[in-house]
Amino acid sequence: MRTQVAIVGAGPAGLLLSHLLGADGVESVVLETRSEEYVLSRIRAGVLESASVELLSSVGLGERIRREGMEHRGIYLQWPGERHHLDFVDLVGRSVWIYGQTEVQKDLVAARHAAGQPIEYETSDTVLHDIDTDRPFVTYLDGAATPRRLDAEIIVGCDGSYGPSRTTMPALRTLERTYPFAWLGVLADVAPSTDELIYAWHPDGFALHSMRSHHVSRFYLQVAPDEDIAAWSDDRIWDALAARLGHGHDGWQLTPGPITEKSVLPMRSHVATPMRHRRLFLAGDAAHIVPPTGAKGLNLAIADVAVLAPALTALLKADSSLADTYTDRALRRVWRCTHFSWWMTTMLHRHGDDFDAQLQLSQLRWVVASAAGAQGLAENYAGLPLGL
Ligand code: RFL
Ligand code: PHB
Repeated sequence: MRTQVAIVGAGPAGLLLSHLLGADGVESVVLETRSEEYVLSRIRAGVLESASVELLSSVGLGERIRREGMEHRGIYLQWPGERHHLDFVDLVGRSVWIYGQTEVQKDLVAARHAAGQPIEYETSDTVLHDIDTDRPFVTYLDGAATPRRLDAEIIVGCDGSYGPSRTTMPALRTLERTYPFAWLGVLADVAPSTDELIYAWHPDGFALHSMRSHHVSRFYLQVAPDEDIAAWSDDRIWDALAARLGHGHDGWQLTPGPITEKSVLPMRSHVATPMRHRRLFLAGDAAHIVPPTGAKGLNLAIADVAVLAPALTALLKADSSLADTYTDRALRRVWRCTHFSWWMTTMLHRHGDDFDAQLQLSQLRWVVASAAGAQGLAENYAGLPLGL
């Protein structure tokens, strides 16, 4: 098989890239190691910056987001006894959208089908070859375990943090940070008890009240990295959420409901560089991971491919100027989001001693009381323009 761009990984980065390239008349083949059913059902991020919604709209995927998504003006920041609303629209003129990554993934897959372009699912033993030449190729086993070879002018690794592309990149340097805690993520069939997301500092640990729709709520609790999920009964989860989110304070009530999914997510951060070697490129989680406290992972994957798609289209026409600067331009945003995610994480999660706790509370009070503090958070959360 031969194509212009071989894309490894059918997550948001890989699929959105295939649509942006398609809009420029560039042909691509997408390889995915998981089944379609698996890819369409995994639960991940929930917040889209308006710039991400605009980019998805540019490939025809904005209509369902605007119809079924929930536009939020801001978030609540709280600690015991106090809850404050930060209004991003007032502060920086931008809102965010709550529209689950599961739905983004469904829309991207449906659009690829509608364009009559297949996704090759359930591939295995993927190996990238001849990446030091202008004629790289990929070998893999297809879903029936038949050996295949895909020749391409360009290969893009969008295969997430465990895929093979990153390890194929020569002279790769990775900077990383592991955090001494994890999140217990919970999905519940119950209407949200809040109109906007609540980020809560609490002596027992951080809690987040998010949502997926008017009928489905998403929650996270800070837990130990080696937490045994079996120790968290539904009752224990609701008790911890009620305590950390302030049930009963000022009459606010947390409404419990049936829990449909729970899992423990590790918290880590890494940034790999370079993101390009000749005709091999990395995008999204294949190149960088952020802790989820800043809601940036999905948005960064989208921002990478916004920068990458025009660079690849130009490269295919023998203009390498945008490709030559891809790593530097993408990394500027990656490091801004890595810093914001680190800042939100260290400000909101219980760690260290009582001295650390007082520093966190002082920082939180400053963020909500000072226009500069509130604007700084709002600007980063709602998304900085490309280039900063
Ligand atoms: P993805 O979505 O991981 O997609 C990569 C795809 O590559 C496939 N793959 C391969 N395909 C072919 N051959 C191989 N050898 C392959 N190896 C892997 C994978 O099956 C997959 O389909 O990366 P992408 O596109 O870069 O998108 C990035 C986002 O998915 C990611 O940043 C966020 O979801 C991160 N993230 C979260 N971010 C948030 O902002 N808030 C969250 O609450 C949040 N929760 C999460 C998350 C990531 C998670 N993962 C990856 C463990 C929860 C989880 C469980
Ligand atoms: C989510 O809804 O999954 C979510 C929202 C905000 C975050 C992280 C995750 O910061």
